[in-house]
Amino acid sequence: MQIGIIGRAKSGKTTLFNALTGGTLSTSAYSPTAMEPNIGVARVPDRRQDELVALLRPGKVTLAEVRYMDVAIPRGKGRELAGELLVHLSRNDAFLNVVRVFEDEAIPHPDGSIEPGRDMAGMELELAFVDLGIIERRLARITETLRGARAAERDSLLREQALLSRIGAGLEGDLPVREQSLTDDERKIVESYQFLTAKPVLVVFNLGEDQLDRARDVAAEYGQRFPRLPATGLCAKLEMELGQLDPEEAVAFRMDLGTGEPARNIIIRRSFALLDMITFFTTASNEVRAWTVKAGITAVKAAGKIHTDMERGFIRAEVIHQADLLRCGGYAEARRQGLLRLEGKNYAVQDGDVITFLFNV
Ligand SMILES: Nc1nc2c(ncn2[C@@H]2O[C@H](COP(=O)(O)OP(=O)(O)OP(=O)(O)O)[C@@H](O)[C@H]2O)c(=O)[nH]1
Ligand SMILES: [Mg+2]
Repeated sequence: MQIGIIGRAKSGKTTLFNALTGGTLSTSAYSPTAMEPNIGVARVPDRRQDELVALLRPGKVTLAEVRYMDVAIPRGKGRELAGELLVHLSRNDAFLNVVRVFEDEAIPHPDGSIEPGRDMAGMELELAFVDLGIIERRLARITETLRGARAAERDSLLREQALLSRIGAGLEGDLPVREQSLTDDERKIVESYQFLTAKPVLVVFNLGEDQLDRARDVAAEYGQRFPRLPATGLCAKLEMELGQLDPEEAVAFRMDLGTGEPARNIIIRRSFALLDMITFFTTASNEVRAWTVKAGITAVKAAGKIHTDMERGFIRAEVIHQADLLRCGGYAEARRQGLLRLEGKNYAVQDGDVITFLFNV
């Protein structure tokens, strides 16, 4: 699972990437950044896991992870998403769109002024433009193939043609693929095209340090103007700098700032939520560990995420929801109350389950 960080040139993408992944890539006001994308990993903070750790006091704690990709988007007046960049972008499952709000004369905006609304809408248009290009090329191919097609092929080509035309019309009317109503079958066909507007987007307002007290207002203002785009705000530069302090110093700094949960954590959590994944926990071997899986996964497949032997030799899963385990104050009481359930291969794992797999190899 990977999330791409996009946004206009010099909006603070690499700064945010560093803040999220603890990276130390150089950021700059002028020089163009490298074209090769940067990949980094962030650990996903989870209150439920913290509570399990407090209860069970394991020797080891392993958090879920999410990967981020930072790309350089060239300075231009639009239509910057092209060529090799598109190959990189299509590898992501979701996007963060960094929108500049911070003011700094030393860092010129590609359009010459700071207008968050323009940049928010502009990036949506850019993504839609890429998808329209994909559709146009595919439709041209279909028309060509149809000329010499046998009857058996014709049917599916005509259906694909109708579907793509409909999606294209939706895009022209400002409806990203993610918001178009498609049947499950249509969605499957569409998946193979890797449409950029099919992927969820979280807008991240990059505020100046002096604007931080307005973070909520900014998000609310643009939330009203763009009700379909989820948004949140932070000062990427400050978050990056706090991330580079030693943890105790950082805590003291945050106390001074008076903010609650670190903005970095909020963004990691919210971007993770874009991915339609769920988390289950294991507590065996003195380790509390979070595992990330697709919603709807079966117990036997979830076991396979841990080890292929566990999937092959799967016998049963012993399952309890995190909240129940916590309420009981531990396994002994949970067992006494009959809250530890034995589930079979096809049990659909639920978000927040704590699972012990029984297997035999
Ligand atoms: N004043 C101020 N400067 C910031 C803030 N966030 C980022 N910057 C500066 O803006 C410049 C560009 O930041 P980057 O993170 O390199 O931006 P980018 O979007 O990765 O830029 P490209 O990859 O070249 O498109 C750097 O000089 C940053 O220090 C901020 O909140 N306030
Ligand atoms: Mg950059």
